[in-house]
Amino acid sequence: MARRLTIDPITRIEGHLRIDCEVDGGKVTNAWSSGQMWRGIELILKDRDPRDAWVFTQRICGVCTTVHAITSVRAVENALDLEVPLNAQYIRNMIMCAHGVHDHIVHTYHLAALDWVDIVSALEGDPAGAAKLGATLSDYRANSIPAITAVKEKLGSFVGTGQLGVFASGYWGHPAMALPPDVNLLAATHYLQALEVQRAANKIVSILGAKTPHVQNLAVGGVANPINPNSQSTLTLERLFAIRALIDQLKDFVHNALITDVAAIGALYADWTGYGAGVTDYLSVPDLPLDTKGTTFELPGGFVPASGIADFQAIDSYQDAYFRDGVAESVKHAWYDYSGPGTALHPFDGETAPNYTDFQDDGKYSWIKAPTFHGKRAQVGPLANVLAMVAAGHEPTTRHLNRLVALASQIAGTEIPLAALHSTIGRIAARAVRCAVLLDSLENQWQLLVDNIARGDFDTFNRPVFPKGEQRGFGYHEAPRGVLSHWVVIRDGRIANYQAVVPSTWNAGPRDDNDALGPYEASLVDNPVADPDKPLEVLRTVHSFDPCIACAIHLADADARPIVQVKAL
Ligand code: NFE
Ligand code: MG
Repeated sequence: MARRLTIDPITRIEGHLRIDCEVDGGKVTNAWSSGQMWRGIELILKDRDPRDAWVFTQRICGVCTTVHAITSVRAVENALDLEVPLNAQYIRNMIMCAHGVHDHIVHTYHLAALDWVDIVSALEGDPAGAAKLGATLSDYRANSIPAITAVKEKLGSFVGTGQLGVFASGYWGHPAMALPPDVNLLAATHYLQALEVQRAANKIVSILGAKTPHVQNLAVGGVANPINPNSQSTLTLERLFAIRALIDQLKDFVHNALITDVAAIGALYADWTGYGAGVTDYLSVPDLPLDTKGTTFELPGGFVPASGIADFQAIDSYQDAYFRDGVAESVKHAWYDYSGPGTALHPFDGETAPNYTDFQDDGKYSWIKAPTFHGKRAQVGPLANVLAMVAAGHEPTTRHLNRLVALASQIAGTEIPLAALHSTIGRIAARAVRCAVLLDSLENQWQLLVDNIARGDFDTFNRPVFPKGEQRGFGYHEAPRGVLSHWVVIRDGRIANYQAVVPSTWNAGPRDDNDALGPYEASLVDNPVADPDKPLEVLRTVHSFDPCIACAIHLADADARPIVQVKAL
C-alpha cells in the first residue's frame, strides 16, 4: 500500500526544505519539493541605487557567501556596458574559485558524507587496515596510522560518554549502509581533517575580500583592492604568496583525500549510479572571465540536452542571447500571483507577489518558483557543469574526471562507464571533479594576476555612470550549486525591477506550467526506500544536489507549524 512520507525540514542543508514522497513497494512513486520560507529580497531592492544592490543580495545566503554579490555587480555592469579591469576580474575569479573549493569540501564531508559513511561502524575499523587502504589510493601523508588512531579514539570517547553530539541522530546501522569498517574509519578521519582544511580556502577569500562570509571588496566596475607593490596596506606580493601556500595545502587534501573518498564511495555504492538521474537536460554557464568584457572564459558552460554531450550548445559571452532569452519562471505551483494570464515570465518582466494557500498536491505547494530554459526544466550544478566542460573539451576537467573514474573502477574491479554520472552518485563525483578543477583555475588566476601586476597594470576599478532612461542587464555565475543569474531593470539610475534566478530554484522548484516535475522531484521517483520510517535513501538523493533553500527563495512561513513526521540527521 502506498505510504506518504513528509520530511520537514530535511536537514544537513541550508534552509527549510520539505520533501514529500509516496512510497510503494519499497520505492518512491511520486514526490513534491517545497520551500517553506519567504523573504522578499527582490522587493527590498526596488528603488535603490544599483551600486548598492550587491550588498543586499549577498545577504540572500551565508553559505554561497560571495556569489550573489558577484552576480549582482555583473548584472549592473551588463546594463551599463561597463568593462571591468583585468586585475579586478582576476581578483574576483580567485575569490570565486576559493569559495567554490570551500563549499565543495564542506558539502562532500559535512553535509553529504554521513548519508554513506557509518560513524558507529568506523569504531570497528582497524587503523592499520584503514592506513593501508589509503596508501593504495594516494600518498596522502595524513593517512598515517597515528592520525587515524587519534580519530578513532576521539570518536570512541564521544560514543563512550553516550554523547554523540552532531552525530546523535544518524542512521547508523541502517541496512542501506554498505561500507566496511576500515573504509568508514578512513572517511571519518577525512571528515574531521576537512574541518581544518576548509579554513585554508576561507582564508584566501578573506585575504582578497576583507572578510568571509560576505566579502566587502566589490564595486560595480571592479574591486576595492588597491594594488601598490610599495605599500604594505595594499595587495602585496607577500599576501599573494601566502595565498599560494594555501592553494598547495588545499590541493594535497582535494587530490589525495576528497577525490579518493568519493571514488571509493562511488565504487562501493555502485548501485546508486542507477538511481537519481531525474531531469537530464543540464544547464551551466561559463565562468572566470579572462578579458574586460566577458567574451572569453577559463571555464566553459552551456546547455547539455538529454540527447547527450554531442548536442552541447555553448553559452559564450555576457551578451549571450541564447541564455538571455531562454530563462523564465512559472508560479503555477508556487505561492505567488502573476498579474497577467498564468504563464511563465521572463525575469526582466518578473513579478514577486506572494499569496500563501497551504500545501496542495495538485495546486500550489512551495515558495520556490519553477524556472525553465527555453520551455524545459533543467538540472543545474557541478554535474551539469562537468558535462558541459567535457563537451567543450576542457582539459583539466577531463583529466580529473578520468582519474576519479579510473580509481573507482580499480576499487570496483570493473570499468565504470561515463553514463554512471547521470545519478545520485554522479552528482557527488562531479562536485569532487569540479573542486579539483577550481583549484587548478585558482592557481592559474593567481599567476595571471601576478603577471599582470608585473607588467605595471595596477587598475582595479572603472567608475559607473548611470544615464537617464531605462537600461536592462543580466549577470550570471556558475555558483557552487549551479547557474545563478540576476536580472536588473534600471530606470533613471534607480532599480525598477530585480529578479534572482538561483541554482537551488532551478533544482528545488515545484512542477511547472506543464506540470513537469522539478529536478529534486524527478530524481526521487524510483529511489529505493528500505524502511519508510528511516528514509535514508531519500536523504541521499536530495542531499546530492546540495540544497540551499535560503538561496532558492530569497524572498518564512509566518505560521511555522511542527509537521515533522520522521527524524533526519
Ligand atoms: Ni545559498 Fe547558492 C549557491 C546560490 S544556491 S547556496 O551555490 O546562488 O542555490
Ligand atoms: Mg527569484
